[in-house]
Amino acid sequence: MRKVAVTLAAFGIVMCTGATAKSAQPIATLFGRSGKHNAYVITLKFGSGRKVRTIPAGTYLFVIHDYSRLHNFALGSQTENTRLFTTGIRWRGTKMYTLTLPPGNYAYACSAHFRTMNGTFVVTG
Ligand SMILES: [Cu+2]
Repeated sequence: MRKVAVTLAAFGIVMCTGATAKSAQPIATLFGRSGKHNAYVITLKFGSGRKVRTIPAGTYLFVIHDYSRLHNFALGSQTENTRLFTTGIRWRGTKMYTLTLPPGNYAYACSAHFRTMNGTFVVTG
């Protein structure tokens, strides 16, 4: 009985944070950038510079550079209609997030200018 409760509690924490992954090693590091030189530009790329379009399901380290006090970087799952993380629009700096992504469609955007500053990628099963 006690073991079940502990398991459920752990599951609850996982569901709330959206990240499972204390034990999982990231498959890759993905670099998000928003608003460099205050430009209305947002990107999500591999270390090689290639744009992220399709990735396999798994755990990823997101290194997010929010360069501007005009812009932010938010990531969400379109499939689950959830926001996974966001930086503050008036905040500027670098943050890292480790997320385990199930298959689905994902979108990133600047919340203040999401019509023009946005991108999508697909996580495959
Ligand atoms: Cu913006």
